[in-house]
Amino acid sequence: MTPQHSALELWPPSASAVAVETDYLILAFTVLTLVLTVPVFLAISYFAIRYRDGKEADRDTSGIRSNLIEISWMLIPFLLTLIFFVWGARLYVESRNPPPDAMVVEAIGRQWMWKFQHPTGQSEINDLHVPMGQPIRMRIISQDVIHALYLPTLRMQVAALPDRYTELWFKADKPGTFHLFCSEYCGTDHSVMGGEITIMSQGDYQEWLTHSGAQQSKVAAGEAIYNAYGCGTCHAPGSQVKAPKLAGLYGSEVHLAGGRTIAADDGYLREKIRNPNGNRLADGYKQIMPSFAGVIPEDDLGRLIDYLKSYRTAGGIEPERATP
Ligand code: HEC
Ligand SMILES: [Cu+2]
Repeated sequence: MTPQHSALELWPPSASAVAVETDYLILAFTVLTLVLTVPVFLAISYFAIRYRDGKEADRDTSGIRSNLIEISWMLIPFLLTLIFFVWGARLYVESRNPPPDAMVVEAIGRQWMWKFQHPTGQSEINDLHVPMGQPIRMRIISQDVIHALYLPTLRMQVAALPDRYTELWFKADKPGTFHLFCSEYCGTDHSVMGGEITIMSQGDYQEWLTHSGAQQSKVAAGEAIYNAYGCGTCHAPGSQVKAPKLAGLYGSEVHLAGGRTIAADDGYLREKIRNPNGNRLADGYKQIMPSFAGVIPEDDLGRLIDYLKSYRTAGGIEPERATP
């Protein structure tokens, strides 16, 4: 399938409710801007001619001050623009808060390609297949410089940063194949860093998954990585080394040396694995965990984190973490 687009694409097709509403917002705001500026320019032109130098005209301004005019020219545009503040803020909050049942797809940017990983283990390069009607939450990261994932048909764009996860979510409702881009200048081949997003029915998506070699689920792959890098040597319950239990860690509050607490989210797990000896030492433990920065590749890191997260839900291999 080739992307649906005309030769000159001024307004890309929209494939989600948020995209449609974003369009209305932009259109309405453009109209309001015109309503507020066109009369001003017309008045300027009219007065410039009517009161031009040398023209006989009544220039007496006494007696035409009106508080009603003064207040209304300020209050009416203010209230009109406030509508857009409320509307825009609502859309923003909505687009930052994925529903809890969203399916997580991982996007890794690097010079010069996008790699996408599905929860069931399949991965693809520069192409992204997603099911319709299902909220999709993308966890985005870069392996080198700053990129930005841009999905014009969904009116979504977010930076892909090295060392920090960013997110976007959407619920596509229109099947088809559309462009996706990197929208942050990232070096020589930035212009070719893009691909296609294919929105398909749930059935087609399931079929696509089975034909795309469901090897191992990400969690199972993550367990293999956990074992391969010997995390269990220290973290397994029976270990001789004094290291915290990782079961139940995700989503909990971690007490750090020095009295701070921090939420154990994706970013925290990633940071601990890559740079355990930063300023985030778990309270009561020694700095003995080796750094895995540059050791575990980015896509494996994603799988490993998904495995650590699954401890809580899938009845992981370790006993529940004792709540302090
Ligand atoms: C040599 C022993 C050792 C190895 C190997 C090791 N760790 Fe650790 N790890 C520790 C110790 C000790 C701590 C607690 C001190 C700290 O926060 O650095 C810790 C802390 C952590 C934390 C933070 C836990 C918390 O309660 O905040 C995570 C997450 C973690 N390790 C994951 C891993 C993963 C994943 C691996 C394998 C890639 C691994 N560790 C390998 C010893 C180890
Ligand atoms: Cu890029």
